[in-house]
Amino acid sequence: MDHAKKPRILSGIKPTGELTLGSYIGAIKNWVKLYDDYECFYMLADLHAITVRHDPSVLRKRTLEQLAQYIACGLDPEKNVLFIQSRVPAHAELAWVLSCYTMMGELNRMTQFKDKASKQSDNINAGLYTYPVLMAADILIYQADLVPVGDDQKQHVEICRDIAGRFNGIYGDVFTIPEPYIPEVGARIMSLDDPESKMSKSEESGGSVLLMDTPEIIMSKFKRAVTDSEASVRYDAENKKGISNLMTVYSVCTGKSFIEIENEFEGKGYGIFKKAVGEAVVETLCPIREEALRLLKDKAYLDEIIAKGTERASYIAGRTLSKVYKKVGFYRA
Ligand code: ATP
Ligand code: LTN
Repeated sequence: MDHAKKPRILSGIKPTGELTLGSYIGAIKNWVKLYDDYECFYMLADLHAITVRHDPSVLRKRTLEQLAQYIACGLDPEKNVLFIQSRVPAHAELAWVLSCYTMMGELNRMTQFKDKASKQSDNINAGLYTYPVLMAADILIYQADLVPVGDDQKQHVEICRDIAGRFNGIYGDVFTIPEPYIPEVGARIMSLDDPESKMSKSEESGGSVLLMDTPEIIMSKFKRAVTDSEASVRYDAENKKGISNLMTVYSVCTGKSFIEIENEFEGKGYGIFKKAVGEAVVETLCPIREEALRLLKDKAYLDEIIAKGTERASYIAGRTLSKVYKKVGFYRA
């Protein structure tokens, strides 16, 4: 791989569930096109995954599956650094240092924490609370310039910028201040059975389309998608959330604009529209599913990618951590 000085990218997804059409459209699809202009680091955020109760054997299995899915989505391991977060201990080490430069008041404002805490009132653990500090460490340790994420992660990138700015203010220019990179269309794909809530992988239901769903399942999920009683395919994110969400999905999968979609389905019923959206999604996801299944049969190949990714990521991360330890005054002979 050519490591000439290109700006850097870091992003990741926690292996807490099956990847969804939302993770694909909001994040991975956009990662794929960046490697020409950036040095790209994409991780499997397993440290973040244990902030919710989980089954260890499922986490282990999902991590490898998610790697296969990253590659199947088009992330070429020769051109992108693909790695597992827990294999690079510097993330957790930097997170501790950064936690001493993060204010409780800042963490109290995080909407994802409030949201997750309300959903798991029996397990509001400290990791869930300090999650954004670890995420800041993930980003800052690679001196990332850009962080491609969906809309829900914007606040986390903002707190990361604040922490980096505070640290730099005390110790000089240690960290690159990253910018979020959020897609214009598809930054927030909504659940098919509840267009008021985000399509999410940890709340699996008929409303989430999974990357590994079969064509039949995908078609049946779109058939049941919640719409409205107006029977007109028209983009109105305020008043027609279900239809607007389906239009967004169709637009991303086909490259058609909202105007083109409105013209295409003028005078046609929702049944025809939902079928067309389902078919477009099947066409997008099917090759990914098949390639992921093929890759999963070659564990040795996937392990080799992890080893290579860990090596490159550890090298960059180690350099930043040494600099930080020096700055804060940890003694080294
Ligand atoms: P969980 O349910 O475990 O919190 P999730 O499904 O919300 O997970 P994340 O792992 O939090 O997914 O997100 C992975 C990436 O995909 C992030 O960049 C996130 O912003 C993006 N993303 C996730 N869901 C959607 C969605 N519905 N629409 C657009 N982007 C999304
Ligand atoms: N919190 C993110 C996952 C994540 C991440 C990161 C994304 C962990 N560390 C660093 C971008 C950069 C999420 O998707 N829920």
